[in-house]
Amino acid sequence: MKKIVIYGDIHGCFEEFLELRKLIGINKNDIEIVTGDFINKGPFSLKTLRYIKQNNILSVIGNNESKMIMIYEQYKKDGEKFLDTIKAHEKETFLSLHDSDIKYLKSLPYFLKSNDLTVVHGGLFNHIKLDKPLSKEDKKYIMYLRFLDKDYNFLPFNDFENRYIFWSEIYDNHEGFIVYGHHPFKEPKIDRYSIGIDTGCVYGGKLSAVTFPIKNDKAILDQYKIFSVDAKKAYWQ
Ligand SMILES: [Mn+2]
Repeated sequence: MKKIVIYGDIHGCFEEFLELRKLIGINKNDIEIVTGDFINKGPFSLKTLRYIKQNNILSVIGNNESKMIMIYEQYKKDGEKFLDTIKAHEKETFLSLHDSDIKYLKSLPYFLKSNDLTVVHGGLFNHIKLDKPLSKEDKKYIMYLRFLDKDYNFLPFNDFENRYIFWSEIYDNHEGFIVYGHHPFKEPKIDRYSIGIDTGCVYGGKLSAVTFPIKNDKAILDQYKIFSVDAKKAYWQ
């Protein structure tokens, strides 16, 4: 049966990605979606990008793809010297990318939605409606959302002290079931209206995907299955 397959953050872990596709048993008619952050930190960013592009695998944009676009714009403006101000691994990825790769990254959407299934990189606030134009702020939240403070405000990643609740635990299902990445969990985070599918492959965890059978062009949400393969090593601290 035809299925939809959604992968967590690959971060250049290309070998694990191929292994996971094999384990799932991908067929030609399956719809494959990546939750973003398929580049950076891990060993094979360019290979992963080109493979996704060439095999018509869909992806939303993650903060790591967004970062490459920002670097590209700044580099165009300030030239070579700008590259001395960025992180070494980002510079390495950036220098491997051709203009066509940047063009591809720029084409990635903030969300993918079909019927009652939505894919984003980070998360969604209950006040963000995806059928309205997204503000700059909304785009940031969609890519970066993780924990909220006790007033349900966005928290930057390094604010551990004020962490109160994870966004998905208050999500109201207004954009349907959400599959997302961005925050590495030990096991996929399964909530009432969402699944967090990033299991930290690049940090030595595992690469995971969730699959849903498709019937009459709709994903059967309650028949999901989860597949994982172990990381070959920890590529990043
Ligand atoms: Mn991320």
